[in-house]
Amino acid sequence: MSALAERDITIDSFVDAGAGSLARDVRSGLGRPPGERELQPKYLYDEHGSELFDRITRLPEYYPTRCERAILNRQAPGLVETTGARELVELGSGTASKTRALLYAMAGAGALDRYVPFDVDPSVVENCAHELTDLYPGLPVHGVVGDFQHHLGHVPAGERRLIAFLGSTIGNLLPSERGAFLAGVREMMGPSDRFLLGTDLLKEVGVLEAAYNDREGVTAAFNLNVLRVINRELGADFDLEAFEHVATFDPGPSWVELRLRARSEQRVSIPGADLELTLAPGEEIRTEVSTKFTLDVLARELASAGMELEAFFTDPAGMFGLSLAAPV
Ligand code: SAH
Ligand code: AVI
Repeated sequence: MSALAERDITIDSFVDAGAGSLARDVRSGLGRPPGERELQPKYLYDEHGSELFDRITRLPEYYPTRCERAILNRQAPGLVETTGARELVELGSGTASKTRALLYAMAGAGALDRYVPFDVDPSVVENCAHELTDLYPGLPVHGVVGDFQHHLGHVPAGERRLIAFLGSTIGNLLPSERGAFLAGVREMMGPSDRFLLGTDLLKEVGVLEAAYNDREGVTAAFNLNVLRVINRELGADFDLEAFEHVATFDPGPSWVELRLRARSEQRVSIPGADLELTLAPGEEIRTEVSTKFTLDVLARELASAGMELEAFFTDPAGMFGLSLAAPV
């Protein structure tokens, strides 16, 4: 834990300093039979991965960030008024670029008591704590570096909190993980807290697939970054050039799936995970799913977790949804 006296910043860290959980997850995800191999999307985000994601948010094909920003800019003052929120907790906060509309509205209402960014990447938590205390001198920032699938219990207690989970990051969880995550959010909520959930909505396949196959190749670089992380942290020898980025929509689970496809046979050594891997030409590793939701699915999943949908906002074209939910 570090407290910086000149600014009111505290940062708690719960991710393991070594690469212990990465080694375990790589062993269990890549040690599977061909066709079932996968890596968890949280490992896409080291400092370089977060920078690449930030570039993705500005790509012409990647509409979700622009649409969610438009909703937040329009709805933030009303959300602050109706929820009476005094504290903003943000899960998967990243660069917190869209969050600024909420902070601005809270500050304008004289109701900005604290900001709690929570992210697995320490670099984004530290950077946004500094940027936001520059913007709002004296703002208490209590950052948490952790995994929102394991460490929600470490979010500092509070009341009248708006717990935001933006960007459709919930869509990167598998259905069972989503249920467990929503139950975890519900468990940390008191009666005066509200949950603000951003989700990408189901739409034409062409639009969805274009958003994950940008012409500049930034999404491809982001996808390949997980191999760079494994090479660095576990001493592996993945050849990044030998893998192709693949992103296709699967209507069954309603998600865009990101995969890395071996261009030729690959023999990879991953000493830190005690794993030797052979991939046949064309064999794929799933690196991320990005689920596309409908209002029905959202209302049902929130209700299963013990939350009631109080409001649902979209951008004018109905591309992206922002749900406000209360504990029941
Ligand atoms: N909320 C921002 C960033 C979205 S990118 C936006 O809407 O633009 C997803 C963010 O979630 C990244 O910053 C990533 O580091 C973080 N993240 C991904 N998996 C995580 C996990 N399991 N626990 C905590 N943070 C996670
Ligand atoms: C953070 N998350 C919601 C992004 C998404 O759209 O699923 C991550 C991403 N992957 C490729 N492009 C963007």
